[in-house]
Amino acid sequence: MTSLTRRTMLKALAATPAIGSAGAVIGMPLVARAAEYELKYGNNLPLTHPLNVRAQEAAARVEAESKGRVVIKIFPNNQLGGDTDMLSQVRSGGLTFFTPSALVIATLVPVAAINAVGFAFADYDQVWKAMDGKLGAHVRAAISKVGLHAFEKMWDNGFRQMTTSGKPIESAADMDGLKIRVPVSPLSIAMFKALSAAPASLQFSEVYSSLQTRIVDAQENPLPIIQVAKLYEVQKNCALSNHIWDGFWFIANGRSWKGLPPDLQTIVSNAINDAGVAQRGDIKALNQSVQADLTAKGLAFNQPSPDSFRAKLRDAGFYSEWKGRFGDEAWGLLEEAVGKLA
Ligand code: X2X
Repeated sequence: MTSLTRRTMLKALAATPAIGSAGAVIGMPLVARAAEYELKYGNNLPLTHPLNVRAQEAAARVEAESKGRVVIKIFPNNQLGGDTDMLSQVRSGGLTFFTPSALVIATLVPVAAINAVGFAFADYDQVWKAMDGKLGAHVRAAISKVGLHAFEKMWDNGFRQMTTSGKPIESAADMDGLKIRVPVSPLSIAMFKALSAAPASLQFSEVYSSLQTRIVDAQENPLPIIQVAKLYEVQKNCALSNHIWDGFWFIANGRSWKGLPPDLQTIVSNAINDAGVAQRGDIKALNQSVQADLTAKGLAFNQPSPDSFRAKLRDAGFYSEWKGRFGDEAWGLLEEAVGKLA
């Protein structure tokens, strides 16, 4: 963690209602008073990940700007269950907010996995142009159809990389039969099967222990997650494959969202979207610094060329199959951003 990140986090923590006496600060009696809207937000990542650091900032801002009317209580690190559990809680209203990865919300809204098509995005310029533009709007419209509200600014997970406990992955041939954990995501399963691997879907809450007990030999995640979840303790090699760009949709239960008066909706939206944009900057900075830290912790890196992976996916019919599944409109918007894929 950079000292800037640590400072930011401490500041955010100090402003959290559970710790500070926010009531006194904004001139209300010290006796705790229930907020008019107490909203729960659950996620699957450790507190030290930028997603949680920035979410705490957003919560503090919402409480201050709403003068204590809205309090967002954060449950990080799968405290409320894994992704599948949180997804059903946010649908029922037990949770107001959740940040599923695009891969995971796609179990409910299939088109949401469109950003995760293998080797589609070349860089962040392409990513944010698409996700802040027409492709993102297309996905948000689909999310709204299942009774969920998605905030405009997607948060960054990062480009996914593959780690192994055995030999390094130098090319697609090394994927043969590899027992690799992937998220609960139909696209991930299809993609790794097309690469001749043996993928297993597990919730993130189970990744560390499944690697430790060798239920699986490999996993794939962006470097900041490999760092904060300490996956380097149970993995030896990391191939910088950049095979999927993944982000988190900040979503709200539709009824709870509509139940907030418009002035409070504006406060919450602005705080969450601004925090999301700041969080993107954190991940970008981490991507540049984290590899040295992981190397020092014993993870060995290599950088395979994407060519053999792309060729294998193409030969297996992966792109044409998923073009059909996503449909021409969504696929067209993706290709508008990244060029011809299939
Ligand atoms: O489960 C994962 O691998 C993670 C943390 O990247 C997602 O949320 C998809």
